[in-house]
Amino acid sequence: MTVSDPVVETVVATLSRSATEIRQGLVGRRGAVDEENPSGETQVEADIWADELLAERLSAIDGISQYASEEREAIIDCGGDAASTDGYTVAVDPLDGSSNLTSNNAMGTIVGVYDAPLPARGEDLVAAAYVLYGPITTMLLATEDTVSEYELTGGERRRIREDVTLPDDPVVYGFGGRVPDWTDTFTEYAREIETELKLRYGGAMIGDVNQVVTYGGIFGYPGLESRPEGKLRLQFEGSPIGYIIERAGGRSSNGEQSLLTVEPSEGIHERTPVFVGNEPLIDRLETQLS
Ligand code: AFP
Repeated sequence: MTVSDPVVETVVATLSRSATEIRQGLVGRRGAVDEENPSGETQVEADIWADELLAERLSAIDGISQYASEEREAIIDCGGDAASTDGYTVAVDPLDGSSNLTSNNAMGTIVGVYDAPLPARGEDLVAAAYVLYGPITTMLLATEDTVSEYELTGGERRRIREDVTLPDDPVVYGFGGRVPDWTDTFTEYAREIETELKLRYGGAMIGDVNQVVTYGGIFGYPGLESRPEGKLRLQFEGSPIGYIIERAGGRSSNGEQSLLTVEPSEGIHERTPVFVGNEPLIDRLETQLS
């Protein structure tokens, strides 16, 4: 059940252990702080606390040379034996969907392991995982070999599914952003999808993506009239989730191409439109937007 790459295995075991503590530590940390993350979004106490916990533990792993986080402006150079270009870089969204903490809805933690310093292309990922804090704490892990699902309890992980793939027949969809702010071409596509699939949108990417992994369908946060680059971050959300979905037999896109082939150009907090799901749905989207 362990991952063949020892550094990735240590990252995954550390994430499994930490996720159990993060879930327990959410109680009492729901308040907003008067700080903003590098993307200009208000932080809650749990954002900062989860980031500090993961930074301390992941930075200490031999073979990890950089720790980057959606909650931090700068990358942490983990030093150690590996120079910043020799070891892996972990890119973390410590608490994705933290605004759901106030309403007690699903949230997640996302970790991408890049074999390159950031900003990097998604093709440089060697593994990616997300933890879903739902009724049960689960983790979906994609490596170069396979996609596996685990239940996390007591700091340990128990595999419940292996060789996870998206169901062929899509059932659900979820699109972010305000509908009046969608572009006309995306609105046209969304109107078609609305007649075919069931709406599942919960405000935390991980909860919505896990619906797509479980039932088949599409999740997207499109480029908007007011913000053509969209909301989600390429390094911390788009590429890791795109890697997982593509390893599970689906597709990812920024509306034009796979998220994994996007050449980063605006630093580690660069935003991108994000679409992930069954290949035919993504193909249709790219045709519609072209
Ligand atoms: P927060 O972490 O600020 O709650 O944002 C969550 C998120 O980055 C992603 O998880 C969701 O898919 C998306 O934003 C929800 O955005 P909207 O609130 O605009 O729907």
